[in-house]
Amino acid sequence: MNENRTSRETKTYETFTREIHPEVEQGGTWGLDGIGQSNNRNRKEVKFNSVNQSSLDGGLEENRDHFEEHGRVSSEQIREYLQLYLVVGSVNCKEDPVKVVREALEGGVTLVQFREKGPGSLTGAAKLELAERLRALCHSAGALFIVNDDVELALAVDADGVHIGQEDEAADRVRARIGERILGVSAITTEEARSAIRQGADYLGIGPIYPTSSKEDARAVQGPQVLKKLRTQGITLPLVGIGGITAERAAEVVSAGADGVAVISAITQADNARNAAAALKSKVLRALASSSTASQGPEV
Ligand code: FQP
Ligand code: MG
Repeated sequence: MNENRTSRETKTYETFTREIHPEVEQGGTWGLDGIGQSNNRNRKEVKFNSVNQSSLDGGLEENRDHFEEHGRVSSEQIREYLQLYLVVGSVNCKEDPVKVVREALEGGVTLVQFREKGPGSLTGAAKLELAERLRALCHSAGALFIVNDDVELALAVDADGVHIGQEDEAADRVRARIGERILGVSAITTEEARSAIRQGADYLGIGPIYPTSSKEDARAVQGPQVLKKLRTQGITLPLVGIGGITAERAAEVVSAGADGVAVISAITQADNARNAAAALKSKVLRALASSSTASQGPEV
């Protein structure tokens, strides 16, 4: 009995995945119908709307077991995590990225993507160490932590997921490597969206919605209409808008069909990351409350 319990508690993510979802190992049925609604098993309620200093100081252990115990995150939970999504790397920050992320979480960020790229970015052990610190911060705040592009790093730090674009490793290959972790894929066209969904994407990052200076090789500006178009064409997967989004523009992004907004500079370049995040968050929540587009049921 006792032995049993101990081994369950110390079970690795990989072991869990193999036992519950053998199709992951066999390269089977991911995402054929869009999303894994039926895979949500008794997932523990994760609080992220009430981030405060005490939850950041303690409770590290409590929140870091999302996947070990509960498997794939449901589509409805992903919609909530997408409400305010901070994409961040050390080069985006004017001060210590750990401080920026801590304050952003206090302001209501629900999901953090570690995007450590570009001139001057960290590599090797320093990159790994920052990723580990940010992951711990996110989990102690009840937020999730996703790694951009670098699947190996995501696995090394036991991140909650990976975000990839059209130029990165193929989505189905990444899905096979990360098991039930969250897979985010950048898309603009309906074709790209459908293909990503077929390959097991849990959510799509749509953009740039507005002009951005955070990404040199950004694609053409799409405007919020791209979200409306994707919804009209039957894409019901969780969507997050990205690219040049500010508190002033957040509502129109959500009204157009996004479940939330992803930002870099609106938070990292703000004088006060906490206040900037809080302002964005209240705009998003208000827009979600007065919009039914983003709360459609699952794809059937
Ligand atoms: N959407 C999102 C988010 N995150 C991103 N990183 C991108 C889109 C862009 O691969 P990609 O992804 O096109 O470029 P890069 O790797 O340089 O970021 F999910 F946050 F909305
Ligand atoms: Mg990428």
